[in-house]
Amino acid sequence: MRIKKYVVKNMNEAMTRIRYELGQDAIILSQRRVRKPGIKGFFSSKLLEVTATVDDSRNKDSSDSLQAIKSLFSGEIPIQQNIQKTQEDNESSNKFIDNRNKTNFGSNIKDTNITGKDKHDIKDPEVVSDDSKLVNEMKEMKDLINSLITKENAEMPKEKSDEVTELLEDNDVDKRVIEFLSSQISEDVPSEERVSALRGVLKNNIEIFEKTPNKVVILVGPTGVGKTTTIAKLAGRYSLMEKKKVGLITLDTYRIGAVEQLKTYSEIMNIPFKVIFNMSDMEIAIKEFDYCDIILIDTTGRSSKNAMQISELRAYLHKVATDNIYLVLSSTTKNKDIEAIIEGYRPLNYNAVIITKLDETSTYGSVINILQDSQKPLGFITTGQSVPEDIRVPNKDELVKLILGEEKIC
Ligand SMILES: Nc1nc2c(ncn2[C@@H]2O[C@H](COP(=O)(O)OP(=O)(O)OP(=O)(O)O)[C@@H](O)[C@H]2O)c(=O)[nH]1
Ligand SMILES: [Mg+2]
Repeated sequence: MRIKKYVVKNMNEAMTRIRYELGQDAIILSQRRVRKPGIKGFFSSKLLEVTATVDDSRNKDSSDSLQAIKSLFSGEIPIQQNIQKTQEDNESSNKFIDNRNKTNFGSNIKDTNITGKDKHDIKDPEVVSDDSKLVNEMKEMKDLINSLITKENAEMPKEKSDEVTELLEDNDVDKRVIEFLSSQISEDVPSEERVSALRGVLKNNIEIFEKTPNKVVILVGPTGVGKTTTIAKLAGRYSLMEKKKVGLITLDTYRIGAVEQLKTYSEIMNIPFKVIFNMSDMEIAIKEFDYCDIILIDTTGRSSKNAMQISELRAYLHKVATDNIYLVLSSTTKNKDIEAIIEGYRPLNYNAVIITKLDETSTYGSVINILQDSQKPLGFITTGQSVPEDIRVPNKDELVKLILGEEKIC
């Protein structure tokens, strides 16, 4: 683009010189009355200063942009370079369009004072032919951009949805857990081997709490998950099957009927049973059961959201001082709630988890969700309401099959 200033006597002189020097396409940018410099200027009449410009690249611009897009499409130019070039071209095109809105020398030369409306009415044959050329080029650009977008969309990597992810999703494994498990499978594992690799990953992330309880066992957890029933099942297991001396304690005096519930089981199984109401009762009861091999303690169901209740429970646990604290969770709990419950109970420093009601669900993703979130070993699973039989220590292979939906508990 060339810009030139002319100091002339009148517009006619300016037009002649501009047309001669800059050509038909020149545009007048400004005009103003000026005086000649120096003292002499004061005594002579004012002159006209006209600034004109011509855009040498005018016809080149759109075709260059077109070329840039073509190159981009064919992958000739690295993308960064292309963007830059396209930006330059855009600027250039904008200038071009701006300039076209300004006074065009070719159409304007006859009268610089034409009104905006009149300007639109002027039909310069050269401009019309330029416009149709521009329209064609724009259309071609549009088509190229559209085909480029379509091509890019087709080539865009689809969201990673492999067999492993689908399988885990189908079995209600939580998204976060799926991400973690998938990250454990090497990218190099071919797709037909990924599910079997997942089996190994699951197995590595399941830990079973196989420790034989040393004296005191205590169960904590949200309301209605099956704590009392599980205590009764454990009492039956240790007392009736393993012939151990068992003592039962409940500190659940909160709910009407809670004491009766465990008392009934203790009577059926002929197991001694104590109810405690405060901390000092707890110490006394444990001392009195000193002759027992195992003391099973049932607690009131607490909401993990109630920090007061959790810290009260913590005080009791402190008195008991055992490393057999189980957090009881139901396999039917929603994934989002599992996370919150586990976090809420964390201050109790439980040692393992018990997952109940596996007979009530048709997918077992919650098992791995609970184990992943808690990062604790699994002590027992319970599989029905029957006391004492519906409880067992799971084995890893069985759990993997359940989680992957290959086996069911009815
Ligand atoms: N289907 C099925 N039901 C179970 C299982 N375990 C417990 N239940 C039932 O779940 C219900 C609640 O059991 P509880 O043992 O009273 O639960 P809890 O955690 O002690 O309840 P709160 O003391 O109120 O907190 C009862 O109807 C049990 O029979 C199980 O493994 N499967
Ligand atoms: Mg209970």
